[in-house]
Order: sequence, then structure tokens, then C-alpha cells
Amino acid sequence: MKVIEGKLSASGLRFCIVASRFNSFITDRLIAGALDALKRSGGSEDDIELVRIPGAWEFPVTVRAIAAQKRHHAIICLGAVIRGDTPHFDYVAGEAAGGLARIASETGVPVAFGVLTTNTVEQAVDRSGAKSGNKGFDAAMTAIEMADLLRQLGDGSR
Ligand code: INI
Repeated sequence: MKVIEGKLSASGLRFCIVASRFNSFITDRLIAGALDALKRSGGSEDDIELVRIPGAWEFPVTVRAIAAQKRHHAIICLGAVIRGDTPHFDYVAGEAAGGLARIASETGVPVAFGVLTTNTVEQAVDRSGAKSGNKGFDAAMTAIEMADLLRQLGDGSR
């Protein structure tokens, strides 16, 4: 049986990290985790770009523009949407998730979803480098694997 799966090596691959500034005390930790994963997997600083956006609502329009450039092997989205007292959370989190899934499948560029959607600040802290790990690190590892997998499955143009 031939098994096809992505390798966990970032060497020679180009990544774009898109990170929101809203709840930056969380998203800065996610960025640190993602950079740690990329570098420890053999990625080069020269092959990593960081794009900052105001909030998670701005992910789809930004990522669509970046994916259309076809310059990166994968895009890593990092954000933190924390539930408040109004339904705002549901609109922001839902549109970000749905928009990013659509863009990945329409463009063929892997988009890793490192956007925390939590009920409390404590849950977000736990997932950005405390007791539940760092979801920025996890998203970057997924991006590395998917970048290599899609390169194997694709036309090899990147
Ligand atoms: N943006 C976030 O990234 N996280 C949030 O928790 C959040 N809340 O709760 O409001 C949030 N709102 C801002 C939104 O993403 C847009 O930047 C804003 O509506 C302007 O378009």
C-alpha cells in the first residue's frame, strides 16, 4: 500500500502568518508558538512573513488576497475570539471560520485555523502557552504537514 502524507519539515517552504491584534496579549503568544514550530522544523526566517490585521472579522478578505498571490505554501491564521455578553462573538467567529474554510478549498492553498474561540479569557490563556499547550504552535505544525502534502498531490508549481 502506498501511503501519502505530509512531512513535518519546513525547510524550503514559504509561510505567511496572519495574526489579529484584538486580544493581542493572547495572539502575541500564538505568534511566538507558531514561529517556534516553523524554526524548529527547519524553516528559515527569510521564508516567513507576518501580516497583522485588526480583528478576526478581517481574516477572510486578507487571506483571500494573500492566497491569490500564490507565493506561500501555506497560510497560518492566528486570532482570539472570546465570548462576551452579546451575540457579536458568534458573528465574528462564524464568519472567520466559514470564510477561511471556503478560501482554502477554493484556492488550494492550505490555511491553518489557529483562531481560538473560547468562552473565557482563562480558556484562551490556557491555549496560548499555558496548561493546554499553544495552538499557534499546533497550527504551524498543521501548516507544515499540509504544505508538503498538497505539494505532493499538486502540480509542483510552488
Ligand atoms: N475580534 C477578535 O479578533 N476577537 C474578538 O473577541 C472580537 N470581539 O469580541 O469583538 C473581535 N471583534 C472585532 C472584529 O474582529 C473586527 O475587527 C471589527 O468588528 C471591525 O471590523
